[in-house]
Amino acid sequence: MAFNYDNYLRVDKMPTLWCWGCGDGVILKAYIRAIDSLGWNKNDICLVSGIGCSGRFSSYVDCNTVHTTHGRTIAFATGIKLANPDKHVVCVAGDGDALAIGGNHTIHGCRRNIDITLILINNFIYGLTNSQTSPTTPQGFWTVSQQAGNIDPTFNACKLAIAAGASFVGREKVSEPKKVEKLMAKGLAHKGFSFVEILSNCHINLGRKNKMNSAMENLDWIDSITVSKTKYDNMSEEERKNLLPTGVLHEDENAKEYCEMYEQVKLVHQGKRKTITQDDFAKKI
Ligand SMILES: Cc1ncc(C[n+]2csc(CCOP(=O)(O)OP(=O)(O)O)c2C)c(N)n1
Repeated sequence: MAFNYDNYLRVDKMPTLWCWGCGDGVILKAYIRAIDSLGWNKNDICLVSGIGCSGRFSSYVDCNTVHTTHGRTIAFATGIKLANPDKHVVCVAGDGDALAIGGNHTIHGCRRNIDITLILINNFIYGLTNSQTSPTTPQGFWTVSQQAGNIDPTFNACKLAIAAGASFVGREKVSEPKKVEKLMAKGLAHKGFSFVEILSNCHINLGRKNKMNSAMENLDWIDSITVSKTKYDNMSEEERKNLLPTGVLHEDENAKEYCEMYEQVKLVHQGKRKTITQDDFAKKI
């Protein structure tokens, strides 16, 4: 029987506002399938999205949702998770939202290793506002804010997340929807901060201004800059240059999760234990 997406969608909000062929639709479907594969009750999920095309996510999925201010998904999600540690909290944000205006919140979410999943939709541009440079826009690309060609160096988002302390980090691309679904399911199931970067096309606001006139040409370009982690690991430094590995890139099941530590803080305040000491971080609670 065909998969019934409607169970997880606000069907009255369909059709989406996304452009024809936008990768956001592929990501939405993969997300729904990942949630279904985990058997989660939608009442136990809170999805927080920021501002941008990607921000529309919270309008379309049928669960508890917050459509918050630009760059603040992690801040809102942190409060929601600390108040409801038994619920699943998911953020969806664009590269501008999560890495530019919200970059600070993202790195501190990673550092705390709080049990939130951040789905970063990286389309390499500010999509909604028509093509301003984002922290992942490749150098030399035309953007409306750098019409001579972008001179800013780029963030490698997954490397940033690993360095900042996220305990699950992975990357996939929308031309591989099954892999996107599987990576998301792993990230969602992981206890701790999971950073799931999905490379997506924006052929309207990135592609057609950079000699990629169709969704397919934009996807072909993404294929040309990606390689599986297995292949990447066997490449020389020279061959790896400008390539982004895909798959699970980092996984640490033993890192301390923030809400669990916060429960210990509550016990201190309730007089049920003395203080938190460095030893608490050395062993699993
Ligand atoms: C505080 C604030 N600054 C700027 C904006 C304008 N704005 C809305 S969306 C956006 C960028 C969207 O790009 P991205 O986060 O990459 O998401 P996409 O649209 O590509 O999914 C900007 C700058 C805003 N809404 N709020």
